[in-house]
Amino acid sequence: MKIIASDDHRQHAPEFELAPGAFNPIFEIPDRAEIVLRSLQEHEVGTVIAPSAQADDAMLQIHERSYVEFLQTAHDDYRQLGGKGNPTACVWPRGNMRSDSSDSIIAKFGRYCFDGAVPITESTYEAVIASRDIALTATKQVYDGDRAAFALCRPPGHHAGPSYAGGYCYLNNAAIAAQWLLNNNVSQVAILDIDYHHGNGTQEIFYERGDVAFVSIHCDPNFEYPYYAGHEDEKGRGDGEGFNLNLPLPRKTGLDAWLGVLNAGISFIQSTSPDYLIVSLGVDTFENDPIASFRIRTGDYRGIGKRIAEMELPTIFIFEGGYAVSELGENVAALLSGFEASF
Ligand code: Q9C
Ligand code: ZN
Repeated sequence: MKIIASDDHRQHAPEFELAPGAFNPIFEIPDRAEIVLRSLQEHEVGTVIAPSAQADDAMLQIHERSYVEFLQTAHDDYRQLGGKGNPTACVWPRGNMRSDSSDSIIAKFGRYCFDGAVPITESTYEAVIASRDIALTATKQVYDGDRAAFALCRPPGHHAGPSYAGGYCYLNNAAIAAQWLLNNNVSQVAILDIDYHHGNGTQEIFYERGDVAFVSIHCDPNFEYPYYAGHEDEKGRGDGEGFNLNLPLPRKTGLDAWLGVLNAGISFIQSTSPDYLIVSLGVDTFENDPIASFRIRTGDYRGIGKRIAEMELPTIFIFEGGYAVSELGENVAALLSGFEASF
């Protein structure tokens, strides 16, 4: 399969993220993409191609224009105020406070970011758009007839909602890819999110739509980020009712239990008869991930890839999380090789 990658992600390299009790070095670093690319080349998983520049229309159907403008101008606005370093949200509206009553950039951070893990550097916007273009280039590759493609997106996207960033995510690459397909005579898309964390942004974007089925397998939000979404009883609303499936799992889940719910997710997806499959591919389910607790091993990813291939759908893989940097590449390579080996 084609691997779509570029160096533009390096333009996004903030230093810190807000965590309970400290402002820590950020886990979402440029080395993540570098090591994945190197492993995919070593294992000859596919041919690497550069992304091409893409139109903004699908992005603006998924995200509010004012939010995209915030991403574009936030760093400059902050600097003009005399701010130092790379800004993050640090104050949030609650209750009857008026979330849109101030034009201050500090207020906008609280309006458009749901946590403090999405700093905006002077070139974050360029990296975020490049990541989107990688997702869309992969999507077109599959639309034009390839069985599958891997979009080496960085920053990731699945926590980003219609008008908010969070969890290292700014633009929802998977959602934009799905929207592009729907804009091009495709009638039904499925998104399978196998990142360790619930894809709350993707869920919210499609929650009231029946043209995109969303399935997420993740650690139970009762005890894991993003806490406020990803519970079993969230099933969609209106036209989207019955098109959202959350499969939360306990902490420390290993391969067998994980594969059991994958099968349930796959049956659900098949019941919606999709024309295309988008996989939000996070490998923070890995046993040694520094911010997660599942126990999937490197060798296990091969079988997961094989199981996904058995759906026999044209498939766009979009890279999301995974923070065990030195082993990240092997894990992605194992999953994609397992997929490739079975067709
Ligand atoms: N102590 C993705 O995997 N909080 N995002 C981490 C660590 C943010 C994860 C706290 C986790 C976001 C795309
Ligand atoms: Zn994750």
